[in-house]
Amino acid sequence: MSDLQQLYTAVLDGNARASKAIVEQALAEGADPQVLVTQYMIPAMDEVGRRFESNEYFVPELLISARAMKTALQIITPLLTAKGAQPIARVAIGTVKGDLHDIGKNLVSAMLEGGGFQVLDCGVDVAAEKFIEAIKTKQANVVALSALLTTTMPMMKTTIEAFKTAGVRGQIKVIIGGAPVTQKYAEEIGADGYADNASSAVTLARSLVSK
Ligand code: B1M
Repeated sequence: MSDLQQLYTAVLDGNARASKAIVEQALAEGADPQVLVTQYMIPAMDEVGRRFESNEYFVPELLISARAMKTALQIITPLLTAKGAQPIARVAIGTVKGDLHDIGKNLVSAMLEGGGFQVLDCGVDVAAEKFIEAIKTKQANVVALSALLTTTMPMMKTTIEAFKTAGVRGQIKVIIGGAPVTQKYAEEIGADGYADNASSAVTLARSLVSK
């Protein structure tokens, strides 16, 4: 079996070629894709963040680690995405206005698809209007908002307020998540729920649409 600690190191060092090769080898040897993500790749990104905070890493290092993470995720994501016959519900997902982080949002997206939801991915830096369009024209019944920056978290509140103004708030469930987001914040801004990781987002969305 591959030494999976090398996957952690490859993401931390921003070595996309190595992260791809290790993931391919590990999967060929029967590794669980979720274990690769949650036990090696996400902890590596957390360490990247810690090094950034302590001025050992700077934005270029963040970018190359993100590239190594994304390269490996391109192989893993299709394995998390199973195609169900009838979607449970349609989820419009995006990272809020002003925020460009998409790795966590993409993981949540893949897990929701794997969990039987139809996912409308609105991308990053998403203004409320784009979600409203997905609700009105694509009949999204759940909206999942992601934010990674404390400075963009308030856009979650702004987005929910815009749903109310547009008269669509009653048609949808709004779920939120991202590293700085909390359950308390979800309650404060009137979201329907908070999930702290990709699999709990699926459980949360399921429980909300079944109500
Ligand atoms: Co940024 N960045 N970054 N960054 N970056 C953070 C978030 C930071 C914590 C680093 C640090 O200082 N320790 C810090 C934010 C500090 C703060 O706000 N308090 C930070 C900063 C400051 C910045 C810039 C301002 C840096 C600068 O330019 N000076 C800048 C802002 C750009 C912008 O968005 N406008 C910036 C830029 C970038 C890059 C572009 C270089 C790159 C992103 C590349 C990309 O995403 N394509 C980047 C990266 C890579 C990070 C870190 C290192 C890693 C993020 C990541 O991908 N984690 C990050 C530090 C960290 O998080 N430890 C950091 C892995 C990912 C799987 O986890 O996204 O948390 P995460 O998603 C999880 C959960 O949060 C949850 O499920 C996911 C899977 O379990 N989840 C949801 C996420 N969304 C959800 C939605 C849901 C439910 C659950 O819906 C219901």
